[in-house]
Amino acid sequence: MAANGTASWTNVNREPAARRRTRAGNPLQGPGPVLFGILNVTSDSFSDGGDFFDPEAAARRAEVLLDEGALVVDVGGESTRPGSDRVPEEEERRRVVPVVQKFLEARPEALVSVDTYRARTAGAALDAGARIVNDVTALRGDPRMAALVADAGCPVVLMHMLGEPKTMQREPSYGDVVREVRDFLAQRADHANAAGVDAENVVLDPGIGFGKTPGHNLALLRHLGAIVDLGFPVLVGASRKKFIGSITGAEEAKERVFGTVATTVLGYERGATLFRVHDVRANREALAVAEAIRSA
Ligand code: HH2
Repeated sequence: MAANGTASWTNVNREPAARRRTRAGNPLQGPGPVLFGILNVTSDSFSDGGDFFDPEAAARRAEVLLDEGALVVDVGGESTRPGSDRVPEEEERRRVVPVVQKFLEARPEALVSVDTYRARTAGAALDAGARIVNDVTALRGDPRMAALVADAGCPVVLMHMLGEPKTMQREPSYGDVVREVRDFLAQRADHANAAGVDAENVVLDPGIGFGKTPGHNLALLRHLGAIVDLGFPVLVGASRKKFIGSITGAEEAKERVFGTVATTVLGYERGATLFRVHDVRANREALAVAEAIRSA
């Protein structure tokens, strides 16, 4: 899947942030679908904690994600699973930056996204060649993040989260979850824009599993169109999450691949174009069949 038909991103080499400003356009704006392969350089992520903690193993994993069909490799150094603890900023950078460097040395054509809410980590990753920022706090976690992203001219994922990882799954409650998440994302897109982020660089994400019951997650996935209608590319991050296990009975996160694929295909059908997944091949093949049916 040289997936979205826009080949321009493959030609853009690593450059200092200032020169990267919108030169490539936003490779996430196409009709999609686009897969973000997940690379957690952590010891405690909910489904793969410790698997890729070693930088060599992580960089190799990034290549596998790319070879399986991910357009973007999303590198994170801190777990945001329910109940997780924060890692010191320096430690987060120490985990992420060498992996970004090593991976891009081997595969300079790759698109790397950095999963962080901290401006210093994001800045260091961008300087190492990353070209997308994935901020699960939607620019609320660090007052310097909006300016950094605006200056870099790079795409930024703005995700909804109710509360914070440590406590977010303690009885989350909404009046109307779809309306509240949609309104929050619209407001964060306005905030980003006011801070100088180009509208074409904004990506929205309902934040599946972030301060949500299984019912909230299902409502958001069913009514994803309400978020798609805001006019920005929408990313779905449901991969291997617990609500899938609550339906299928798969206790082990790695056993939730088939359920994840359902969220990807139905998400695509409802207008989402970006999917953050651990199991790239399974999701890519399902999307290829979905696309073939769509265009038959
Ligand atoms: N989910 C996780 C982490 N980052 N980013 C976005 N934009 N959307 C998501 O849904 C999302 C995200 C959590 O999943 P994972 O990275 O697999 O686990 P952990 O946070 O335990 O490392």
